[in-house]
This record gives sequence, structure tokens and C-alpha cells, in this order.
Amino acid sequence: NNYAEENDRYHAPDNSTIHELNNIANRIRIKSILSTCESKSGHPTSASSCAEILSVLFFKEMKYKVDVPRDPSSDRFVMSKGHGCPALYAAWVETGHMSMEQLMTLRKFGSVYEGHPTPKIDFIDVATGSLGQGLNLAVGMAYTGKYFDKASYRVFCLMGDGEMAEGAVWEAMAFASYYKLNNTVAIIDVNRLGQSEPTSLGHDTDSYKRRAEAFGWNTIVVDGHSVSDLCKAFHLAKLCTDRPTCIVAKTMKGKNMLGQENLHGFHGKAVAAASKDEILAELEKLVSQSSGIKLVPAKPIDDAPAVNISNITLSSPPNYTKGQKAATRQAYGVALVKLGRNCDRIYSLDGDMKNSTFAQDYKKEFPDRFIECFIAEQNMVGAAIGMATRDRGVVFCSTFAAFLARAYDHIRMGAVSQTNCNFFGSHCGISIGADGPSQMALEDIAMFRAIPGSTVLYPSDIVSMERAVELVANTKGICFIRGTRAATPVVFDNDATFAVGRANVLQQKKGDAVTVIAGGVTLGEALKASTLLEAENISITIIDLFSLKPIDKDTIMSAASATGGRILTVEDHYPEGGLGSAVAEALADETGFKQVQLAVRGMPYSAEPAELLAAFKIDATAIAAAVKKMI
Ligand SMILES: Cc1ncc(C[n+]2csc(CCOP(=O)(O)OP(=O)(O)O)c2C)c(N)n1
Ligand SMILES: *[C@@H]1O[C@H](CO)[C@@H](O)[C@H](O)[C@H]1NC(C)=O
Ligand SMILES: *[C@@H]1O[C@H](CO)[C@@H](O)[C@H](O)[C@H]1NC(C)=O
Ligand SMILES: *[C@@H]1O[C@H](CO)[C@@H](O)[C@H](O)[C@H]1NC(C)=O
Ligand SMILES: *[C@@H]1O[C@H](CO)[C@@H](O)[C@H](O)[C@H]1NC(C)=O
Ligand SMILES: *[C@@H]1O[C@H](CO)[C@@H](O)[C@H](O)[C@H]1NC(C)=O
Ligand SMILES: *[C@@H]1O[C@H](CO)[C@@H](O)[C@H](O)[C@H]1NC(C)=O
Repeated sequence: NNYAEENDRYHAPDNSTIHELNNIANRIRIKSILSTCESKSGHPTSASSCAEILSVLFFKEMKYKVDVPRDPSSDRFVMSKGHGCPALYAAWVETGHMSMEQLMTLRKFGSVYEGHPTPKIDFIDVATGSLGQGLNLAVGMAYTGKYFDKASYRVFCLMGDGEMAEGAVWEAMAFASYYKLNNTVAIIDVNRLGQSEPTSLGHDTDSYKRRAEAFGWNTIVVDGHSVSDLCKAFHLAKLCTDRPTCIVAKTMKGKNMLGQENLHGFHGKAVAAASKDEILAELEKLVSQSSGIKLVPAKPIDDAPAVNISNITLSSPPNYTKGQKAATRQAYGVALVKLGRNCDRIYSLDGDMKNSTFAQDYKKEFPDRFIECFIAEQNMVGAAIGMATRDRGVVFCSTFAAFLARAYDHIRMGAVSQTNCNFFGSHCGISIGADGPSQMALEDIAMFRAIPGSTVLYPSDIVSMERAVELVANTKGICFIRGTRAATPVVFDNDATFAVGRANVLQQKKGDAVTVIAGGVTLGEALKASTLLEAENISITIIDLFSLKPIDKDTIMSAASATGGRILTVEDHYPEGGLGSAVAEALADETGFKQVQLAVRGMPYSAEPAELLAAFKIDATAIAAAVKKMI
């Protein structure tokens, strides 16, 4: 077959190229040692095991523009073993893009060259360092390259053998083969050692091979310190057009580092002053003979299309009738489709929940822009963040809000990656009813509010949900929209306007006793409570908070000031970190306010939604009682 023929026809690089690739690898080692010695911390032995892999990738295999690291047509590189980054930075010094002076600021105050890579550096797309996430990010980039950009760029991901124990890696392995991501090459740096002891498989490269093959990957085992083996393996990877390729590279931790090679006890340690000169001298010897040539990276083919993801609007405004009841999650699906009609770069990912989250509406109208991620939330989130890199698209990720908790580390790292990924979590709170607590998101607001720079919206009806989806499509940073399973009444006019950071005062009149702040199902309960209280001549101000972060402190303060400073918050979420917390934090340094917080206290269980709202005291009756108690 073709593959075998090509294999036979393969021309190895000439001797001077091989020589220079080896020199580059050893210079990467020297630079990694110098920079980590300067910072007195870092991972020189982890850098050393992958030096040849980086040298071959950056000076033989990858196609990219040294001066424009984020060119949309360039190959992508993800260093999943982020702690090995001194080697990656050193490789960029070798390209000429970075200076030695810059490298020597490694890990120092104010330097973008931090202990683990982040996109503060122009050649980094995604942050790594929480192990086992790089491949999730890489497959998202690769999916975009193959199916959306339809471009020739490829994606390379370097992993440590220790991090192969992370389940998220295998979620990505399954995803990549299912979607035939033949533009993806994963390299496992099998250096046998982890941090505190050897990895579970040690140097058993055959087990990695069998596992990768079982997951549907073309797999090649090589000596990871042989630049010619590596060149050939990457050549073979290119020839495999129906599957992703995994290169299992047998390496030595601390390779070529005198007294440290393949030895336990040197992980995450700068070389000691006593051995530094000796180790460097040994490496200098290895690079003392010039190859006589200078290798320059190959240029990419400029075939990634131009993309416009600015000013994304709904193709038509919300069109509902006040009082009509519908679930906000339905409006999520409607709004996504409306955005998709105006912008061909809206992507929807879901984890086998699309007929609950209504992402299925998007799949129906735009099957090519919907990605089923199956029940693998960590990979879904990582892939979504990868898809959004280099501004190739606006990405929405949906599932039950509860299950996003499973991917929280990926979401947290998304913030470090400066991602603009959007999340929709449906079925929040006890109001889902009979399914019971395993399905109820009751900590999701806390989770997303804690992310630096995040936006958290909680629409209470279908009009505001459509606008929320439109808003987050144009909002930078991590955005989260909380959705409700139950049908809630339409309270807003179709032409109502919404903004990130703006609350909506639904009812307010002179003499109101208490300002009630609600969201989602509790807004309807607050409106019912208002009717109950009217019979007793008590009137209340009602605020639909809508934007939990940023929070509309001014509106809250002016409404509450008019109700004697009395505030009642009511939410379908645990008290810690939720809507009530957000209000309390906003007013923490103000005087003259008194807040009572109704929230879900204790572990819920299966029952009818109304029964649960009553039992956990967040229904109209509980609100009315709390208002009376406050006055
Ligand atoms: C999720 C996670 N757990 C633990 C760590 C701490 N840690 C950093 S490096 C490391 C060992 C990594 O071993 P391996 O993947 O084999 O990489 P190597 O340094 O050997 O190349 C550990 C446990 C981490 N960064 N992320
Ligand atoms: C991937 O496979 C397709 C055919 O399915 C082929 O057209 C394309 O060139 C391949 N891409 C890479 C990067 O191998
Ligand atoms: C955004 O798009 C809308 C509708 O497509 C248009 O009316 C408006 O002028 C645009 N605004 C900007 C800033 O481009
Ligand atoms: C991008 O698209 C928006 C919405 O259609 C439009 O308002 C804007 O002018 C476009 N920008 C560019 C640079 O084409
Ligand atoms: C709103 O929907 C009704 C039918 O429900 C339709 O007759 C009307 O044209 C729609 N209005 C807009 C602005 O789309
Ligand atoms: C989702 O689809 C499956 C298969 O059609 C169906 O059995 C299930 O009831 C649906 N779930 C919801 C929530 O609609
Ligand atoms: C309600 O208040 C109005 C005006 O303050 C008063 O006329 C009326 O008697 C009150 N009704 C009750 C039930 O207290």
C-alpha cells in the first residue's frame, strides 16, 4: 500500500541537518539550565527529556512564521507538560523570536515568561500546567483546522508520560479518532519518571502503544533522543490520512545532564550551584562542533480564511407574548440559531444533552457547526477553549450546569488561557424536581463567579435569555448563562433592552417595604409573593438581577435605599457564593442595608418542583413570610 511505499521512499535528512538538530537540542538544554538556575526554580530535567522532540518540531517539522506566531495558517503547538516550558522558551530563542535576555527573566516578577506557559506570550495559544489538559485543547484546534477553517495547518501536542494517567487525556484520544483528526500529532515524552516516584508504566512504551492504538490512533514508537527517528516518525504521521498519530518517544529525564540522567530525585529543581559548571561543560562539549548550517522553519501555506466575529446579533428580535410560559433553555436554542443565521462562525458543543439544553436546534439548522462531544465534559470544555483560539470562532458549550463542575479545572485554566468561551448550564437548582440532587446545579453560580474576569448571567424569562445569548457572544472572557428546566412566565417586552452589569427593576412604587432580589424561578415566586402581600397592604420592590457578575450595585442601592435599606435575596442555589452572596459582597462596605438571604440550605431530594421550593423555603409563601418578618 501507499504507506509502505512511502516508508521505503523516505529520504532521511542529510548529516549536517541531523548534526544541527542535535546541536539545537543541546543548546535548548543549556538554555533551560541557565534560565532555571537564574530563577532558582523550574524543571530543567523535564525540559531535557524533550529537547530533541522540540528541536525536530521547531526546525524540521512545523510550518510557521517566526515573526507572526499567531498567524492563523501556522501549525499549532501545545505543550501539555507545561512545566517543561524552559525548553519551549529556549526553542523560541533558537528561532530568533525571543532573546536570551528575555529568557533570563523566567519566573521573575513582571515577566511574561512565567513558570508555566500562558498567552501573555505571543507564541502561546493556551495555558498549560494543570496536567492532562493539553490534548483537549489541541483537539479543539485541530477540529477547527480540519472542519471549520478547512486549512492545512496541523496541531502538535507534547505530553509527559506521568500526565497520561489523567482521564481527560483519554477523552481527547477518543474524540480525535472519532472525528478522524488526521491533522493531530500527539507526542508522549516517556521519560519514566514523575515528580515523587516513577510513573506507573515506567519505560513500558509498548503499553502506551497498545493503549493509543486501542483508542484508534496511528502509533509509532521511537527513541526520543534520535533526531533521525523523530524526523521519520513525523514523516509517517503526515502519511496517515484517516487517523491522528501518536508518537511514543522513549526518553531519559535529565538527558545529557551529568549525574542526573534517568535518575529519580531531580524533578522540579534548578541545577545546584555545585554541579552547574560541570553539567554545562559537558553540554558545551556536545555542541562544540558546528554543523555549518542554519535551519529555518518552513513557512505555512496561507489557507486559513479571514473570519469576522465582531458585532454578532440575533437575526430577529425575541417574539413572545407577556405571561406566556416557556423554559429559558428553549430560548437558548432559539437564540443560538438566530446568531448562527447572522454569523457563520458560531459553534455549539454539547455533551449528549442536546435535547435537554436545546442545543439540538442549532444542530438541526447548522449540522456542520455543531460538535457532539459525548459524555466527556472535560474534553468538551478543553476542545471549546481550543476552538476559540486565534479568534477563529465564537464557541458555546452546553450541558446540565451540574456537570460543568466536572470540568471546573479546565474552566479555571480557560481563564488563564484568556479564553472567550461561553458556557450554558441548564437544569439549575432544586426546581428540576424529580431527578434529584445528582442533577441539580446548586453551586454553579459560585463556581463561575469565582473565575477572574468572568461574566455570569441568569435570565429569568425567554426574552432575556435570547438577549443574554446575544450579549455573551460579544463579551470577552469566560461567560456563563444559567438556564432553568421549568417553564417560567415571560415578564419582559420583546423590545426590552439588557446589558451585562445591569439589573432590571420589575416593579417599584413609593412605600415599598422591602427590595426583593431574585433570578430564574424565584423571580416568578417573588411576583406571586407580591400578590399575597398586597392583600395585607404590603408592597415590595422586585429586581430581576439578570447580571450576577458584574453586578449592578447602583440599581440595588437606590432601590434598597427607598425600602429602608431592607433587601431580601432569594435564589435556587446554595447560599455560599450564589446570588445572595453576590449582593452581600457588593454592599459589604456600605452602611444602612440589612439583607436576609433565602437559599437552598441542606441536601435536596426527589420531589415535585413546587414541593421542593416550599420545603426549602424559596417559594412565594416563604418570600412573603420573610418580608413580613423584616418589617
Ligand atoms: C493535574 C496536576 N497534578 C499534579 C501536578 C504537579 N506536577 C507537576 S509536574 C508533575 C510530574 C509530571 O510528570 P510527567 O508528566 O511524566 O512529566 P515530566 O516532568 O516527567 O516530563 C506533577 C505531579 C500538576 N502540575 N498538575
Ligand atoms: C487529512 O485527511 C484528508 C482526507 O480525509 C486529506 O485531504 C488531508 O490532506 C489530510 N490532512 C492532513 C493534515 O494530513
Ligand atoms: C452591528 O450590526 C448591526 C446589525 O447587523 C448594525 O445595525 C450595526 O450598525 C453594527 N454595529 C457595528 C458597531 O458594527
Ligand atoms: C463584521 O460583521 C459585522 C456584523 O455583520 C459588521 O457589522 C462588521 O462591519 C463586520 N466587520 C468587518 C471588518 O467586516
Ligand atoms: C411574531 O410572531 C407572530 C406569530 O406568532 C408573527 O405573526 C409575527 O410576524 C412575528 N413578528 C416578528 C417581528 O417576527
Ligand atoms: C431525548 O431524546 C431521547 C431519544 O429520542 C428521548 O428518549 C428523550 O426522552 C429525550 N429527552 C428529552 C429531555 O427530551
Ligand atoms: C391599606 O392601606 C390603605 C391606604 O393606606 C387603607 O385605606 C386600607 O384600609 C388598608 N387596608 C388594609 C387591609 O390594611
